[in-house]
Amino acid sequence: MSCFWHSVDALEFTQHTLKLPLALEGKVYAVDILPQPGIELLAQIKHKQQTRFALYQWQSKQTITQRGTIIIQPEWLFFDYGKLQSQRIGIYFLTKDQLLRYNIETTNTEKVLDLHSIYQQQQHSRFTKMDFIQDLNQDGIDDIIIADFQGYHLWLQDTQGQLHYQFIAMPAMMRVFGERNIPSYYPYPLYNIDINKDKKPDIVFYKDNVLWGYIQTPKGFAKEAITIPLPFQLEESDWQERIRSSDERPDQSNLAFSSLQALVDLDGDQIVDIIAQKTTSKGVFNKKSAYQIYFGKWRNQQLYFDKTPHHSVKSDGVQFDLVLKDIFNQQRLTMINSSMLITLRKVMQALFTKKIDVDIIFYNLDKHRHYQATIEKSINVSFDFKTGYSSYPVNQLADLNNDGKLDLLLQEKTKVLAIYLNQDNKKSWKKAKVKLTLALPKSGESLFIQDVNQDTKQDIVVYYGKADGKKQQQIIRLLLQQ
Ligand SMILES: [Ca+2]
Ligand SMILES: [Ca+2]
Ligand SMILES: [Ca+2]
Ligand SMILES: [Ca+2]
Repeated sequence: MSCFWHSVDALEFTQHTLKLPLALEGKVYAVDILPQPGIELLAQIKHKQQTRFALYQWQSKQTITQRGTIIIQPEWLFFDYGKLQSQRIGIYFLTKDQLLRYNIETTNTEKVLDLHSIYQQQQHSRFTKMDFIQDLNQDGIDDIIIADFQGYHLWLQDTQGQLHYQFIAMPAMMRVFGERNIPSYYPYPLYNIDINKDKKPDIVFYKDNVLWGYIQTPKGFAKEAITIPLPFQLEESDWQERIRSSDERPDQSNLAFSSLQALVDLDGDQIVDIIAQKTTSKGVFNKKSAYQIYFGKWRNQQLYFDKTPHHSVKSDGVQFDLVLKDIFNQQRLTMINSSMLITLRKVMQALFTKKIDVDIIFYNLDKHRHYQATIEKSINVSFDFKTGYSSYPVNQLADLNNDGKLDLLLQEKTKVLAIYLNQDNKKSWKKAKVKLTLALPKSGESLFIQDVNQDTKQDIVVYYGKADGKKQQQIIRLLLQQ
């Protein structure tokens, strides 16, 4: 492991390079699975078509070495980690009919429970994490949730480590495609939010223009749902989703619809709110969309919504995922919207420069509960027409100096990462930039923030993918904050 120093304003980092035995395939995960100090790193690699996790462990505050390898078995479909019947975080694997606990000492697995699920096979050439261990009732204890064709299986864990089974009926959406009637199943997205204002999160689905709420009780979740009809029309999933999930190619020449984007308390009044995305498209170059904000209201002990949105936020071009974050730690969510304006001129330009601009706009709630655009950043997204690789620069929000407010990490050049510190209460970042020089990954998601050596200071972990080349793919960079 090599090391050199970075000094940036108040933040100081030492950079360490970790060499993997083989090229990284997929992601790097940080999990605290060993009792020794420091967070362990799991790096997915492939040896002769066999997926493995290389496990890295801290030796001291500054050095990290490979501790072992987990060989992924063909019957393991997904993995997750959490605390089940143990004080320590464990690694768990899902097969088509069992949940298995991995014993890191013996490298054996043991059965936790038998189950049925919608997942019957390993995905071709991909092995990924699935969030089947979650704290569903937010009592600080991990629970288990697994989607099936007819609904969700839940196991709520009590303080003794006992698992209490419950089934929530919500049959998966089914669509049949093409001449050959190929079926596709989509479990309805589950929203773990408080819908009856008792500060306890419930299980909520959105289906057929109705919110179905399974209220949390002292014994789990209610067997029957309360229903809250919405007085406006909303699709369950968005346009991109439909393109991705169907072989029908909807005609883009004249299209208008609204879809559910978020079901969450936006303004901190403990009442669930809705963000809908309204898209109108008259061809690829004339696409408009707006986020419509509906604040939930409370009357006769029940949630309801007005027919018309409180206000709308316009956004032109092609939208990427909407991100919602409580940036200022004030129980008010900021909307972060990335969009790409596609004009014929821009496409022609992109053919030559292989780059296109993406605007990142931050919208904060003002005192009238209106989302106002506050900060706008433009980042350059490049793509390679030959290989089809596109690269999306690093743009992430994370609290780097532990003051409870999120700072902004933004890629400026191929090798420059700027850090904007969130330091004042005027709802903006400190203009003074902090810069780090290092080889940045082509995919901006291949970087995360975590206190890996557990010295209470947040560190930066960077890894690389195929688009970065074989040499980089064998490297993990750790930027340890001093
Ligand atoms: Ca729980
Ligand atoms: Ca509740
Ligand atoms: Ca609210
Ligand atoms: Ca640290």
